[in-house]
Order: sequence, then structure tokens, then C-alpha cells
Amino acid sequence: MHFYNPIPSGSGQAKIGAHKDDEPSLDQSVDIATLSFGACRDMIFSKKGCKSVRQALEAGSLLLMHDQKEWTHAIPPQPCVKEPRISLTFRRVWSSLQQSLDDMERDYSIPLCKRLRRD
Ligand SMILES: O=C(O)CCC(=O)C(=O)O
Repeated sequence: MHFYNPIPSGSGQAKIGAHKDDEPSLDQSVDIATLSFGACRDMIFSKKGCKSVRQALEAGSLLLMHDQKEWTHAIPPQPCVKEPRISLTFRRVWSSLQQSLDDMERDYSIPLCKRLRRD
């Protein structure tokens, strides 16, 4: 599944706040992949107790992310950037059946004897 993240033309002010892609519907065993096009923007990775890391997302670059439980990522405003940027982000989403089973297991502590295939 992919998400299209346009950052509008001429708006280096546009930003994405710090967040984790840790929704229960996302398969955390698979990396999240982001392809960047257009203007280069920075992404900042942060984790409690660690020094933040700033990474430039250049046009044509592929970013792979894992460990969404602890690290946040954000795109800070960069007013000097005038060109538009587009990114395509690919995530693996559980099927709704698998998700229901996972939710039951989590919410009601129902141990599942056998896991379903995930693909
Ligand atoms: O535009 C990007 O490179 C990533 C956007 C983002 O943080 C996300 O989709 O979770």
C-alpha cells in the first residue's frame, strides 16, 4: 500500500510533525519505504535519550525505516526551499482478518494457537 505525500509548491514552511508509523494495522516486521522526488527536504529522527539525526531526502532517494516503536520522524519547515516535493511511502498493511485476530489477542488476551499466513 502506498501513500502520496505532496508538500505544496513554494512552501518550505510546510512540515510534518514528529510521529511514529506504529498503527496496529501496519506490519512492523517489514520496513517502510519512502521514495522522494522534487525538492530536497530534511527528515529528523528522534528517540528519547538519543541525539537526533537529520537526514536529507534527496530527489530519487529511497529511505527505509524500521523500529517505529521508539523512533519518531518529522519533516521540519525549511523556508528557504521553494520547489515542491512529493514522496511515495510504501507500508505493509495487515489484512482485516489478521488485524481482527491481532486485536482480539491484544484486547482480550486470547492466545491464538495458530497464526494465519500473512500474505
Ligand atoms: O514524506 C515523507 O518523506 C514521509 C512522510 C511521513 O512522515 C509519513 O508518511 O509517515
